[in-house]
Amino acid sequence: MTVPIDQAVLQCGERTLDLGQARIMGILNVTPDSFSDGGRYARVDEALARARALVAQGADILDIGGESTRPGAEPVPLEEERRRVLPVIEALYAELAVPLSVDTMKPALMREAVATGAGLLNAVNGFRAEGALAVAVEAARERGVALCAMHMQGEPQSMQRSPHYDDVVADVGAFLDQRAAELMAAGVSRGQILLDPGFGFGKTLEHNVALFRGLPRLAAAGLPLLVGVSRKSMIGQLLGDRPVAERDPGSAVAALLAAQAGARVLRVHDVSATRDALALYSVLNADGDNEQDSRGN
Ligand code: HH2
Repeated sequence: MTVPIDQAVLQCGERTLDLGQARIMGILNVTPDSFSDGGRYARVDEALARARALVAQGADILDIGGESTRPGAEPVPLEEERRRVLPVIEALYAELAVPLSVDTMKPALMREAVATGAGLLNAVNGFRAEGALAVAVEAARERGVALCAMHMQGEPQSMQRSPHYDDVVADVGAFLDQRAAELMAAGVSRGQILLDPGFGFGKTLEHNVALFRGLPRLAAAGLPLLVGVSRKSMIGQLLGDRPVAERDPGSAVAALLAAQAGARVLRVHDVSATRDALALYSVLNADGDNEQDSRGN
């Protein structure tokens, strides 16, 4: 877990995320229809309880999303996404010290989420929605927020129909390089950028496996990588059609492998299992530098 990156600290508005080692991003879906946990944390009190539990288990950052992006998901109107997400960000910002990420493609919500306390904008379409890049750049420059640009081929409604790449690692790497270059040309500093290859977003199982194996190549570009494979269909398929409810052990192993391959932020549902996997690796790996887990575990 010692692939060098250019910046060891990610600036997330008024908060920071130390990327000297892999960090855990706990997923908080305040949606009725997310693929693995839809409807479980849709009420504000349920979302707050879940967020507290994720942080107690070891989440270093929370990612709050009000629109499912699972294959085939219907877009959510702005007003509804706003109603789901903003009260949760507001309450969490007041109560918890971890940086908060908002998972949205909508520029209007990005702006409001930042004003409410979000320190990271996570856009699964890489800020390609009309007006999103300008809003993200402004938030990064004026409020110091971090930006996560993810690769997705197509749109959630249709992305799994017939994804195609010449060379998935090279193609995704080229997109991420270009996005990072655009952000930096617009004045965003390197220490505010995360890149994400976008597992499951317009990719077949073969694409996902090739991309995972290519993580060291992507990490070698020097910007920190975020990897999200938690409970996704690639985990289920690789384990013989494992149902969503039984994918957490496989997800924790995959998160650990991603960290070994150079990922710095692991976006997961099961924070405890991921934390344990990382903690054991840091002590038991004979080749590593055996850095002590900063949480003191
Ligand atoms: N995956 C999902 C949503 N947002 N953001 C980033 N940066 N990377 C990802 O891999 C990613 C993401 C999909 O997972 P989930 O949030 O669990 O499901 P849903 O989209 O159904 O809410």
